[in-house]
Amino acid sequence: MKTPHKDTDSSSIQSKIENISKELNKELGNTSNSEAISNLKNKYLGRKGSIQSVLKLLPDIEIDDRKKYGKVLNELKTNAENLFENKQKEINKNSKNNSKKNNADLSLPGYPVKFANSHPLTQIKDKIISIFESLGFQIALGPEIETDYYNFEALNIPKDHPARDLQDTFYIKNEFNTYGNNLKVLLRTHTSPVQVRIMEKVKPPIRIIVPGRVYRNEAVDSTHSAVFHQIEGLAVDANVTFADLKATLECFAKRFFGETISVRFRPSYFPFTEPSAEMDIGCVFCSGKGCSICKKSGWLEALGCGMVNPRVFDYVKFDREKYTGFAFGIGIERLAMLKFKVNDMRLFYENDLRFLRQF
Ligand code: 2U9
Repeated sequence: MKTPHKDTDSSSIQSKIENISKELNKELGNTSNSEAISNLKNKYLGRKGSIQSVLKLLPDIEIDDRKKYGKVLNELKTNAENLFENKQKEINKNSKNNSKKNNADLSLPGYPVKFANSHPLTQIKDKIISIFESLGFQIALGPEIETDYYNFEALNIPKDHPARDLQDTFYIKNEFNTYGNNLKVLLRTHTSPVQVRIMEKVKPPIRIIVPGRVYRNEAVDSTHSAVFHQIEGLAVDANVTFADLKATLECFAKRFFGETISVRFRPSYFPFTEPSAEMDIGCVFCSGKGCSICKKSGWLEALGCGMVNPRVFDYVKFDREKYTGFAFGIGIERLAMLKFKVNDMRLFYENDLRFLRQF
């Protein structure tokens, strides 16, 4: 029987094993690279490592303890090997992730963010509205289904006028009011009935613009559509003159097309205005030099306008001696075509993203 030695008694071996286990866990926890792991592995599992040095003491300890600590030390060894292996795996994984991160070329442009934008016709409508709002006009809206009275009669559009024809207007059949009278209901052909309705309710001074959808029974082509959009304007007060009309619309044209745009007013005819005019702008395609689009004239028709016909004032019971007014009508599609140099109105309705993304 071997004499128990100070280094090889049971409690000493036990505390050595506990210390190794404690230190190993602590040191491994503080390790973050492969080189440090390799050094640590050597320190604990190497030929001269701490586990090996305790294993070497085994032959000197009592037989009963030898078996017990042999088993414990082998478990410690296996456990240490597993800990090193797991730690190495963890380090490999982290370094892979880091190298992925570090390899990113930060100078590369990011993925483009596709912002939705408003439809080109909406952009044009908004721009027109904001210009007239800055000139003191307020927005007014009204129904798209109208009566013959508001759409034609009160606007001095005579019974035999071609606009009233079935060929040009969408009528809605057999609409009766509560008294059984046939109302002659139709889809409005312009936004003008809204101005009539406003004048019935509001006394001058009036300065309004009326954006909205209008309907005409006509064949669709590159410059016509059965459904399109207008913005009409109306200014009524004492002493409103044709000079006010010209100044307002010239100011609008310069803000909309740019300060260098030229404008001219040509005499025209509308039943609801007298005198009536059309405003042309210098051709945006050839800068007024003359091209196929402006038919060599150097001018393009932009909008219609005129002084409110006193007969319209009679319908809404405004004193025709006291008040005068000017009015104008803008086709939104037409202005969008001029502004964006688009040669076919139908493109605005097809919702082809290749077209829409250009605006
Ligand atoms: C009232 C009195 C007068 C509105 C006007 C025009 C001239 C005009 C066209 C432009 C292109 C229609 O969309 S378009 O085809 N409009 O030329 N509109 S004056 O005059 C009014 C409106 C309401 C009570």
